[in-house]
Amino acid sequence: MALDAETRDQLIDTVRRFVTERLRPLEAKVAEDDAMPQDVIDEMKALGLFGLSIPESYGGLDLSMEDECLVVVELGRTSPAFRSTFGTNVGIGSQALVMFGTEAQKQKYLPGIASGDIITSFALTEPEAGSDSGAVQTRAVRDGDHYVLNGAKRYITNANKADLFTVMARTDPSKPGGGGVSAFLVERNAPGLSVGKPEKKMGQQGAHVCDVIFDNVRVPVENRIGAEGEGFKVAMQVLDKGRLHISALCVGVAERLITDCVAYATERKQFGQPLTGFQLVQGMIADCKTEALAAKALTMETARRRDAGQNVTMEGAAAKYFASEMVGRVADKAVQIFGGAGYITEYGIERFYRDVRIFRIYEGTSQIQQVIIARETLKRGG
Ligand code: COS
Repeated sequence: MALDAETRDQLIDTVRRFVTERLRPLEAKVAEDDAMPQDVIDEMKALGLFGLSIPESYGGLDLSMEDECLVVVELGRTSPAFRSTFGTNVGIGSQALVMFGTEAQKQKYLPGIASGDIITSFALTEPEAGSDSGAVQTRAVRDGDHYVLNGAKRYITNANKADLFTVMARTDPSKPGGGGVSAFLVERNAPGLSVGKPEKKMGQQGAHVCDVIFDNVRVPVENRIGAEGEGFKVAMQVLDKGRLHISALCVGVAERLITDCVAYATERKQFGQPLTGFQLVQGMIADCKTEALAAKALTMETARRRDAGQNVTMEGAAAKYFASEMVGRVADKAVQIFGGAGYITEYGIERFYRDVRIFRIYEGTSQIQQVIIARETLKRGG
């Protein structure tokens, strides 16, 4: 649902103040501790951030994709680890349920997801199924009114906090690729489900990814999302939305870095004048700004088209591809503009440089986005 302009402006203003006053001062500490303070999580709950995309009838804010992107751009103006805290609830962890769940499933889980009392995770990736996500080997075997799940998932965001997993598992081994895969809601406390230790990562400390192991986990049939064998398509449609969300996040981070660069280049003097006086520095700032504007335009236009009911698989892939590559270039230039300080931890720029690297990898690598864009363009004949 699209908010009226006044409510939308109020929400964006509230999120902007939360980012500026509460989150930015905590960036270094969260990175150092590799942990999110509980009071921050509680404030995120109170602001409704866990339920941005959940329908109002289940307690969420029910934002349109356009409004969600605008809010996420604001949230991008701080360490992306903060957004990750509720990102799975808003995106890949909840959307299979929102889009394809039964009424009973929605009533059972969505209010808790919207409030943040239930944390969700999306369990698709496996050791042998990364970009080739149709190669899922986790098995789900029907046994009466249950399925029995066995297998392992890898790099699952928020798995260590999750109460509920959307799990893609193979119900029909005779069908190759995605055709034999089904989607399930699996509760964390199901006997046989265990979560590995958080991985040590290159960036985004404070956000965690872990393995999830299924050892004869019994899942009631009523927890299957969609028809048997439709799980791969469910996952792809979840990712279609998730990729737009990530594009908006990339735009927000780029905007933050540009603001930091302008502030630093105004303050810092060399050869008797501020760095902003040098045209080569201006050129870097101009390139960053141009690319951020282009990524934002593409992201917002695609979000509006999605809100209008159009299929935006290709455009969403293009937005994710361009925005994630763009913020990588912006972060690189930010280090360059900051010079030696860009390499020093205290200034925070090197942290963003590491944080943004994953945007080109998760929810589909740049190369997967290229595959999707090329396939569709070839199909359309241009
Ligand atoms: N929406 C709806 N249906 C989709 C779809 C989408 N976005 N993408 C694919 N499908 C459907 C296809 O139409 C096809 O249906 P039919 O069998 O009825 O024809 C089916 O799903 C299989 O699609 P396809 O043949 O394109 O599958 P591929 O195995 O070739 O893989 C890619 C397609 C590469 C695009 C997919 O595996 C992918 O996105 N991989 C990256 C996964 C990813 O993002 N991983 C990150 C982990 S989650 S953080």
